[in-house]
Amino acid sequence: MGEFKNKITALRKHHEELLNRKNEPLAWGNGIYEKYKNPIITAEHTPLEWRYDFNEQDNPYLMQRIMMNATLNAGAIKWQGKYVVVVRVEGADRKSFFAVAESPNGVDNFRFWPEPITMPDDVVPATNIYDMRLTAHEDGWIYGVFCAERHDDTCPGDLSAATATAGIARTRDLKTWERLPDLKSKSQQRNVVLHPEFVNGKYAFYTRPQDGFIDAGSGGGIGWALVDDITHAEIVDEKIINARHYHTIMEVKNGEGPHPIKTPQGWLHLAHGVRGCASGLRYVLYMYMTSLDDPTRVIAQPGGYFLVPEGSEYIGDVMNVAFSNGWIADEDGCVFIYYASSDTRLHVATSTIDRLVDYCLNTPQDGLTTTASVETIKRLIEKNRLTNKNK
Ligand code: M1P
Repeated sequence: MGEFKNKITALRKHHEELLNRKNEPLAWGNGIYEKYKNPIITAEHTPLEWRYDFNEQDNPYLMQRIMMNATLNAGAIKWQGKYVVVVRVEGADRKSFFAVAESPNGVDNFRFWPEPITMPDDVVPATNIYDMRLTAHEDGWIYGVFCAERHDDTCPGDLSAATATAGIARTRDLKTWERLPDLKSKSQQRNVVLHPEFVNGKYAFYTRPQDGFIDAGSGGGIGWALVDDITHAEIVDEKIINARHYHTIMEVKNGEGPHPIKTPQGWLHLAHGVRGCASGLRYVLYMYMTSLDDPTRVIAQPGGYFLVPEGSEYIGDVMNVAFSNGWIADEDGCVFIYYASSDTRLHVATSTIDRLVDYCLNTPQDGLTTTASVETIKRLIEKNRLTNKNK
């Protein structure tokens, strides 16, 4: 009996040490944002009560009865003074679910709420749900839009055939969720995000039309659609506002991250871009800005990537992936960017609205050819030559 108790005490102590671990920014970044030494949430951060049976008779070896595999792609919101993330937690059984974790400062000390979210099902239950984008909409609700995945029953013999649909739910307290019908769309959809304001009196969605479960195919990029009634949301007209291009970081596909942040200079967007290479797909983050007058009009598109997996971030369940669907902009202009590495763990990078706007407005656009890239570099060299000469 004593030995079992001692084991539990040691386990709890180890867990508390992990939860209380201080984080610190890494030196020598790129000036655009700071990455941090430790991931903010790993599978090990999940509550011990979710994983262990603490009854000695039933679990004499103190085994994990339910193992957690990953904590990734989190929606984020400032809620009652806390930095709150709705994490995609994936169990060893490959099922993802949503769970809320909060931190007093946004960079460490994240702690899960005692129970995962109980998300009501739509009429046809999904097999798996993941990647929630949170939007505190001007209608007063907090919406969660996420991917609802089901087996594609038109391919009965193929156990990997699946469909992706945008699930929609809303809440006032992040605890109790009302499920609305899934977004109706002609194509499959993933990475759907609700814009925080009405546009022409309608709800506005960023979409990502795709031909199949994995392939974006003819879906040209990040789309935009207005919807009359969010309780029966249907895409009737959809236009591509941020298109993919050959030989760019978003050649294969792209997708909106969290909902954009409103700044005096325009809407600030974070998105992911995907390209193919010999080792598979490479997911990186990029930014763009759209006009306040017309949120479908791109006014800035810095070339290339904004954030990529580095060092140990490369390693994980799905290698070479940086993915973000959550960020928080504080009143003082600080921005907390929550990103996951390799579909395994959650990190933070910090910046400010001013720095991110500067990055978007002053980073050269991708000229789409080697010649154009070299000319861009030469212009900077010449600018620096003149700057140094005039010193
Ligand atoms: O595995 C990388 C990512 O793949 C998907 O993103 P996309 O729809 O753009 O291909 C998502 O399943 C995402 O969860 C995952 O991180």
